[in-house]
Amino acid sequence: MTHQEDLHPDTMSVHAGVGEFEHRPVVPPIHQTSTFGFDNVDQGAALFAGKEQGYIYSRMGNPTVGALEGAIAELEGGHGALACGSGMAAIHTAFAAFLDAGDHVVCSEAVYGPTCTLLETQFARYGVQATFVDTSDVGAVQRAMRPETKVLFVESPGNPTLVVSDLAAMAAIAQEWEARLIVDNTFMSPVLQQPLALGAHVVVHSLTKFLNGHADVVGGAIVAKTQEDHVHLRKVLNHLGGVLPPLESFLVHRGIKTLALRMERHAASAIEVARHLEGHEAVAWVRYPGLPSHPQHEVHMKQSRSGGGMVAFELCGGVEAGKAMMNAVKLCGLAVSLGGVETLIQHPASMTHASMGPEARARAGISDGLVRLSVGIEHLDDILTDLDQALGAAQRASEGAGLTA
Ligand code: LCS
Repeated sequence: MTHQEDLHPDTMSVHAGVGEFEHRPVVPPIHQTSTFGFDNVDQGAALFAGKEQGYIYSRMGNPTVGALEGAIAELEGGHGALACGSGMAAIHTAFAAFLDAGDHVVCSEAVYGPTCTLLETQFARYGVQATFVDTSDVGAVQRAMRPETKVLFVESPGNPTLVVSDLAAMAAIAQEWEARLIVDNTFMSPVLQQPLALGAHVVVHSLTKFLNGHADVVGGAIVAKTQEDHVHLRKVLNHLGGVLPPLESFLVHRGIKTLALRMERHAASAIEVARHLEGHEAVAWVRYPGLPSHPQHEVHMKQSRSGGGMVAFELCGGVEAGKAMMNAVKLCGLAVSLGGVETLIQHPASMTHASMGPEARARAGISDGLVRLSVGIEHLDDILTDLDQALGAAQRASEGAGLTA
């Protein structure tokens, strides 16, 4: 099977990275092995010296993992991809690859909590400074850049507020300051948004989310636009060691086959859920990048194929009403993570973004009452019925506590 760049994302999701294996299996087999034999000492030496291509040891490369990496690189339009043990392993490896002591990072305020914490704790220990800004504000990003800024890290839409940054404008700033633009594309996936085509140097993913799609694997990926960056990242990942094992790689690769199909359904239902919540008397506000009410709706639709599967909202009754709602859901699962086939609801201030602390959350616009919903692929009517009964429970709880909408 050959691949062409002009294939549609739906087709690429099915065929990307299948590769060529003995016996021509339709899907890449699981090479569940830690190491690979050499023909003789000279051949082993040639492999280590890079004079011969082949596999040595699964931290350094494995055919099943390589097939997944090929698929992700193809979907993102990068030179190469690396599969990592988690999204955080991917982000850690990317930062470690491009930052030295004394360097500076400009990072979106609204990012997955541990990304912020990683910079503020571990990388601060190594003498790396970080400035967190609202990256939807191009001027604020420009003002935050310094001569020693080596990385501009942007999550768009940002977790959990769904604030959107103009990726082409971010790329122009990074270019001007000779910094690398790294984009966390987890919330969109490559079938909805391709940051490398907009000028980003590197894309990172939590494969745990939409790419795998089935809530049964923790994984991450780093995609580089250039061969030089890819080779450097491969070396750093080999040293840090946070690679994805073969079985997990196989599962993520299987998940990717339905990625385009799933994203279509996630987005089609999420926009309806967002509209429904906007029209509900118990809901104070809703953020969904696919709706005109979103402050950066136009920017988002310019750089992405749809609004995606994530919705953020707050109830009129604030934190207590939100808690009552989250405790009342029956079909939707009360759990962190996102991007799986099942609808999940969670409370960022006390869960995914608790590690950031109240000040960083306030700065990023993550209010204590914000509720985050990952809209699954169940029938829309069943999702709406469950949300309605949970909103009813929240309204009754608010009335009981004198917190009327
Ligand atoms: N980037 C984004 C945008 C994320 O949402 C997450 C995880 C990560 C990176 C890290 O990936 P991991 O190491 O977990 O594979 N986000 C989570 C969330 O919102 N709930 O639980 C995990």
